[in-house]
Amino acid sequence: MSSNNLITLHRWLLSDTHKNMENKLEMANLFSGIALACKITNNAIKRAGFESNFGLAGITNVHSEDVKKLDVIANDAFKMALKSTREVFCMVSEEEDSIIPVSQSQAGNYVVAFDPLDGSSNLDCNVSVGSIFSIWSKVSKDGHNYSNEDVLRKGRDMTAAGYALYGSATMLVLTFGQGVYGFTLDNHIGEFVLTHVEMRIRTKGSIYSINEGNSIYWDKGTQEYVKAIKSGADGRAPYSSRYIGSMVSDIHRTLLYGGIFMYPGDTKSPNGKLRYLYEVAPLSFIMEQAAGKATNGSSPCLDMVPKSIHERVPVFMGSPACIEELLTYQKKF
Ligand code: AFP
Ligand code: FBP
Repeated sequence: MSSNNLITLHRWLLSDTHKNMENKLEMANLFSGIALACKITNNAIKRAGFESNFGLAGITNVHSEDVKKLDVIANDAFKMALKSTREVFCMVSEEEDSIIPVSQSQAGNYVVAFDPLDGSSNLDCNVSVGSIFSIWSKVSKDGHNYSNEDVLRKGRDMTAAGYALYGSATMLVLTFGQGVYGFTLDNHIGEFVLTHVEMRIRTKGSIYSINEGNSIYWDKGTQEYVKAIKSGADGRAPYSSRYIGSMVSDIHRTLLYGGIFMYPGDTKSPNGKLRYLYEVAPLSFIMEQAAGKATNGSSPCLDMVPKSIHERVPVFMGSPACIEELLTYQKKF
């Protein structure tokens, strides 16, 4: 990229790229909060070894998972940065049991669900992790009082979604429902800079990504599909296997290289592991906007409405041809 073509996230948000974007100024402000939270989180991860911030915080979260010190730092960063924008009505975090209120003096019009640090069990060995977020307009007309109606939302009604990937480079990838754009953090100037314009997934791919340690528990459709793609059935070359165990990293690779990511329901975990509001729904929105597909095995993930804020759902997402083939196996078995 030449230096005379440097487009920062903030300038891009205020540009004419999204002629139809509603409430452009509110969104630009909200995203300045998200970018700030991602920069704080990025910095905390990169400095964790020097500041004794690897390891456990000594508590468990709503999912009975051990909370890491960096989970707490990232969660606090997101809450603080989002509230400070004064655009947020209420929030849901992977790390907190209940809806997070915003005081009346700071409250705005948007509901944000986020996983502040996804893949945190990989942190202590320096594997890439991420943050994920989804944004809806609030529903309640009732002044400051939020209700479940504001947060138990259909994915397809989202205003915007995205993720940050803290990898060999730190990126922010987002959509407002008008394509997918990627920004890379330039550490020298502390800005996210546009590097990936209108990201699109390949129609077909040859990489599959799933925790094969769960294969004895999978349903027959998933077992037979994985058997076919890795054994070179139907004259194709066998697919390569890649599984990081950090959803943002696995999805980012799938977006860029093509293929399929799967976290099915199984006999051990009937709804799989991944949570709808802040993992499956936002990444499905990104995937569809990049011309990919995301399904729970029978219908598009974006058409689901969760019944509780931490609801888990099975998910298969990636290149459209891969998802279509997977669905034929799901129907057959
Ligand atoms: P952690 O944040 O506890 O590491 O969980 C991350 C995650 O929810 C998601 O990012 C991965 O896709 C998934 O777990 C990997 O989990 P398995 O160990 O069950 O494959
Ligand atoms: P690249 O540098 O070409 O990605 O190769 C990496 C590597 O040599 C190892 O890091 C990794 O363990 C291995 O390839 C994975 O390769 P495979 O495709 O055989 O699973």
